[in-house]
Amino acid sequence: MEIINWKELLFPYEQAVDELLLKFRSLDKECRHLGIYSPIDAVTGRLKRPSSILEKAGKKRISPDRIEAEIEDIAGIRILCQFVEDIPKVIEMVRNRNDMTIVEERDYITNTKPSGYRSYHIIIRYPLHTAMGAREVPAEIQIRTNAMNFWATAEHSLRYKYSGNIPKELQDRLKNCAEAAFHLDTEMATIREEITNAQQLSEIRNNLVANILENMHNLYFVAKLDDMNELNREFIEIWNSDDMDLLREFNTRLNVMAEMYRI
Ligand code: 0O2
Repeated sequence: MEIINWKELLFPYEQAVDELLLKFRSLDKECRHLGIYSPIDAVTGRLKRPSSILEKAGKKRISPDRIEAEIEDIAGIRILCQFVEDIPKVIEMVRNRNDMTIVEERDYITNTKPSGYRSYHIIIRYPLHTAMGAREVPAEIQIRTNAMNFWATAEHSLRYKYSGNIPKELQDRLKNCAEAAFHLDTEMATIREEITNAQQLSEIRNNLVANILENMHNLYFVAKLDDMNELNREFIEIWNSDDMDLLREFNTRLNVMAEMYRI
């Protein structure tokens, strides 16, 4: 039997996970920086363990020399969304990229698995530049809500515990839990606007305060100490009042002051 050099086999897949994580996390970060709503709540990634690869290969009757050609989820990332409505937006983000090719899409949200599993899977081919030259590896992108993920993670652990044979009674209860998780998603969707508005407001407030503090920090080097003490007192008063308009006004004033000192 052929001996598999796991370190060598997995290295490019690990590189793919690292790059994909960075790319999708950057997308989220950029949206937040620009003050645009980000449909991405979190991105995680994992490299399939050799034992899981061998188990899958055994189950699907894949010979060791066909593992790389036939197992498509050795590299995997998971994009978590707050709301079901965010999922199509993330799918579009993936479809619009030109640094990866979509091979297949599996919609387990519309076509829920008999287990109760819900998630949207996109299989891609991802180009890599390795020390050995250019090559492509397959990778799986799973897109789901936090509620779907909570269920899937718990069910996955039970699947391992029972080696895939979860007792019927537990399976039924898990199915009920899957429906409850989906119900939570549906209910959350009804107050989505309220939640996202609150989150955006808090993001704007945090950015304003960060800008104010940066300006004050810079002004300390050039302005008079008495003036700075006065500004500091004023800032604490405005901060305590929790008034966004006053915070905005104060920020504009500091921007002008900073600009004047720069000139
Ligand atoms: P791991 O440990 O996450 O890597 P098939 O076996 O034919 O159904 P295939 O090729 O495994 O299909 O692809 P599929 O069905 O799209 O599933 C790929 C991955 O989705 C799985 O990888 C799981 O991570 C997840 N998944 C699919 N079905 C279920 C489910 O019913 N419950 C949970 N919790 N996860 C699921 P692996 O290799 O099974 O596991």
